[in-house]
Amino acid sequence: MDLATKRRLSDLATQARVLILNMLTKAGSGHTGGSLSVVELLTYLYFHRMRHKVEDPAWPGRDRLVLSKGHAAPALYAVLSLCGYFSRAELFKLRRIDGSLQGHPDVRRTVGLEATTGSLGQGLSMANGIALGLRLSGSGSRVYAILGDGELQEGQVWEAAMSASHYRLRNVMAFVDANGLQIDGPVEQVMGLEPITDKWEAFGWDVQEIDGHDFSQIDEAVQRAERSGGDRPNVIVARTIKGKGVSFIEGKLRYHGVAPTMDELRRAMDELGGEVLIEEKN
Ligand SMILES: Cc1ncc(C[n+]2csc(CCOP(=O)(O)OP(=O)(O)O)c2C)c(N)n1
Repeated sequence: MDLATKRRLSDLATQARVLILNMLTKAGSGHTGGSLSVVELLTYLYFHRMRHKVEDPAWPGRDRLVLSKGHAAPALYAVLSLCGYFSRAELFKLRRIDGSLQGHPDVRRTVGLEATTGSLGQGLSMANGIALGLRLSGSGSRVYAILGDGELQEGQVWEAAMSASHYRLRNVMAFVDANGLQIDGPVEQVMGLEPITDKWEAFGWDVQEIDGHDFSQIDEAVQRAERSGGDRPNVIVARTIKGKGVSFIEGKLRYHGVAPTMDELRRAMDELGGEVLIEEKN
């Protein structure tokens, strides 16, 4: 990836973080840590990898994304808004009954979404179904699924992992946002998953492990996966930092499901070089 592209993506990632923190503060609730950890993956996919058309969201040739860790919806909404799918004003109606952006992605209410998620463990199964349908219709579109590492404790993930390799779903690519924390504590303490890469490999996947905040590494891994021959589905285990980008949120369990206060928002904007875009918390 050339330097100019990397700079452009980094700038977009910062803009996404600014929007996420503002919208969460305005809503007064929501998932801060797991939204901030997934920003680079989403920014890369929507601005550099996926084929999609803002002016035609249902374009049949589009690639699909399933945010299986649906509680990170603010990150997806921020990126979709930066793409132009909806206005910034809509972002600040996050989690309101009269807004289109619910606390978890709802395909019936939000343009640009492919799946309703939030109940952890289900997204990879949905991605598989979409991918099988695309294959049947002769489409070359790809399906990307983003899962949390805590989410991998859900048994359904491994049923889906089995079926993707059984059906040789080359058009599915999974990402694990491996930030090491879940709702109640470190993943390894709650229910250890390591070695994660060996588990995916044992289920018949091609596995790569990268720094999930490094655009060059994301790009190389995705390209390698898409170029590689064979018939195994691909998973990229992206090592990330929960709360990435804001020093006092990074790695803090407390911010799993808590929004910043106005004061914290101001401090976060100082660090990111962003603006406070809201007047006051609801
Ligand atoms: C089936 C189900 N059980 C419980 C929850 C509540 N919940 C929301 S987020 C979360 C922790 C998820 O951890 P992880 O996948 O590691 O997400 P991240 O750390 O990236 O936010 C839990 C248990 C849920 N959304 N769905």
